[in-house]
This record gives sequence, structure tokens and C-alpha cells, in this order.
Amino acid sequence: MLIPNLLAAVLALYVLLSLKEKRTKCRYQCFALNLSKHSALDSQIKVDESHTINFTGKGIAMKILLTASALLIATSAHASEIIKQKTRTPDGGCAQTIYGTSGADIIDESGSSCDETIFGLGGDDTLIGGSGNDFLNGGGGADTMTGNGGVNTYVYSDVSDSSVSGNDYIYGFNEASDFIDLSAICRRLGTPCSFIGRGTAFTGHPGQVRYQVRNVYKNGEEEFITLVQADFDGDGTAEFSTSLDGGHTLTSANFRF
Ligand SMILES: [Ca+2]
Ligand SMILES: [Ca+2]
Ligand SMILES: [Ca+2]
Repeated sequence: MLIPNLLAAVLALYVLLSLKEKRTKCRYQCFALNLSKHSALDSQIKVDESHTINFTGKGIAMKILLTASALLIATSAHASEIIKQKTRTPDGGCAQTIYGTSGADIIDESGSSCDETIFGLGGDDTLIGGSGNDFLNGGGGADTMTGNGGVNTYVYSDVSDSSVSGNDYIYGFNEASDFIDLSAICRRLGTPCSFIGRGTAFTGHPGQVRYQVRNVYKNGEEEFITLVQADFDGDGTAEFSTSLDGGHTLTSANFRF
């Protein structure tokens, strides 16, 4: 009986040591999953075509965008999107338009050479264009927009798209080629909009657009911003404002009225 009992004890010890080793390995390797697009681990964890892992259910909504150089995470109780390079159609052509959601979206097309029209819709969105000629429309909320290369047009459809109290921020505005398009708002006014220059006082005519260069302090460093302001209702005060990083010299050629 001694030998069989000894063999059983050795076997039990081997199994225990094997399990311990597997648990130790799993601590570091058990999340190394190979997920293909549209694969579904279960009803609440899915991978979509933009290489985003979506976790939903039980009051949790989290999106993790997997890229070669970055990990972008969005959490929200309601709809929110991280979109990266969705401008290629299945046949490799450029898609026309990309839409965000009513939540705070990150739409990053910095790696694309397509000409894109990007709508952020509601929420405080981050819109990033690529090297093509892009139209960026942040919609409501205080959005951050970067056109990158090409001729970029920052489009405003409504006065409330960039308010004085929560204005958008445009990075990398190229005064030699880029535009701020206010034409949809000006058309609804019924009177032509006009550019009145740098620091000029509003005179009470609807549709006047001006800009100011201001210095601001961030982390103790002095920086310049260019504040574009508009008095659309003619009451002598601005109800529309959007900021460009850096000090710029703007002309009427930078605007679409
Ligand atoms: Ca949005
Ligand atoms: Ca906005
Ligand atoms: Ca661009």
C-alpha cells in the first residue's frame, strides 16, 4: 500500500504545482486574446470595424480604441464614439462624411489623406482632420478641432455652436489657406454678414464679425490666442465666439459669409 499511496501523493503534488503555474502565467497572459473584427465575446463585449472594443450593459459603457501608437478610452453613460480612420470604404475609396453622436466624441482622421467632412454633433468633441481638404463641424458643445494639412474649413451651422461662455478651440489654423464658414448662420439672418477687422467695436448692425488677439497664461507660460467674435443679432455684444491657438492676422478672405 505504501507505493500506491506514494504515487498518489506525487501525482497530487504535480497537479497542484501545474495549476499554480497556470494561475501565475494567467496573471500576465490570460488577456492575450486575438480578436477579429465584429467578433463577439458575449452580448456585452464586441469589437467593431474601427478596432474599438465596446463594453456595454449593467450601467457601464466603455470604448477602448486600439491603435499601433495609442490607446484611447471613452466612458459615458450615453452614446459616445471614438472613431479613427473610417474614411475608407470597403473598396478602398474615400467616404464622404463622418458623423459623431450626441455625446463627447473623438474622431481622429490624422492618418487619412481623404477629403473629409466631419460632424461632431452635440457634446464636447475632438475632431482631427488629415492631410486632405477637410470640413470640420463641431456642432453644439465646446469642441476642439484640428484640420492638419490641406485647406481646412471650420463650419458653424448655428449661433449656439460656439458660445461666448463655452467656445470651441481650433488648433493649427492656417491664415493663408483656412476658412471659418459662418454662411449658414448669415443666410438665416436675412442681412449680409461683414468682417469689421481686429479689435473694432461693434456698431449695432446684425452680422458683424471681428477678432482680437489676447495673451493668456497656461501653466505659468504666456500664450496668445485669436478670438473670433460675432454679433449676429445687432445688440452690440458678441453671442458667438471661437478661439484659434496663436496670434493670427485675419482678413475677410478667411471667412465664408
Ligand atoms: Ca458629439
Ligand atoms: Ca461647438
Ligand atoms: Ca486637413
